[in-house]
Amino acid sequence: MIIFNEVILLYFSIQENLLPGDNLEEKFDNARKLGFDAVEIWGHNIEKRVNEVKSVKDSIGIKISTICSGYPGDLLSLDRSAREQAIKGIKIRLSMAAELDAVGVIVVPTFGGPKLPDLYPLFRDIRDLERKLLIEELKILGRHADNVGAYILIEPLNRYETHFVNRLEQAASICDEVGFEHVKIMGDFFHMNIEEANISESLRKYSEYIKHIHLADSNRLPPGYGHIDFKSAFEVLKEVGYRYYLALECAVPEPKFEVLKKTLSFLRSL
Ligand code: LER
Ligand code: MN
Repeated sequence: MIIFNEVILLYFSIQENLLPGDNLEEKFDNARKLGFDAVEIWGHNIEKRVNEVKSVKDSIGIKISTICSGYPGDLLSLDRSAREQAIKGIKIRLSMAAELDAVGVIVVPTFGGPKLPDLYPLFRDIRDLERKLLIEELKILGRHADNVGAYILIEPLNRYETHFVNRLEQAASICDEVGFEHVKIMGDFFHMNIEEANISESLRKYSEYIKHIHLADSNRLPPGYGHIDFKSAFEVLKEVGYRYYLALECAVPEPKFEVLKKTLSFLRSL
């Protein structure tokens, strides 16, 4: 019997705004020329752009990995209408992700500090109240995500960008409590470098939950410009059989096309 070693390929994506080009067609064409497998699009104004995105990605022959946020409102706002807007906006983007064959929609529970009142001693910590509220919202959203078949990708951010959900562990435990298949998490190397004790170990520990990754180095420049150990992290991703996308989300110095080309070849060399 001949046993072939399984070849695990990593799939790379790039946020649309990082691509050189004056319009969507030029940007998507550059992504393809550079050798990216997919593009991550922004969720702002997606209702107006979805048809164009669909026809350009089909004509160029590139995939859409994910829709990054861009919904109105805030899931943890004090204002009910802002929470309802966020729920509605995420539902719309989940349906569009499914239509575009994308993995799902990136959701940051809230940016910045708390917007809800401190209800001590009913809730010892404001985060306990926020967690309860978010779980109920994610149950509503999770049903829709399961129906359309696109993931809600909870993104933990570093402590300077949000006070709530900074580490993969916190996001994964929320998923467990929500209990819907399509409510999962993503890992952003820039945030993980600040908040996780060890990026590779966290990737291994939460591998079953991780359905998307954002790539940047420690200084939010392209991988290779800072001090993150991408080699060890990628070894883990291959070991656990990670088969979703890794999308570049970083500042790109000039000349952009050449820098992106070098970055992708560095990433593939790992
Ligand atoms: C913000 O720092 C970030 O990482 C984005 O992916 C949020 O959508
Ligand atoms: Mn990110």
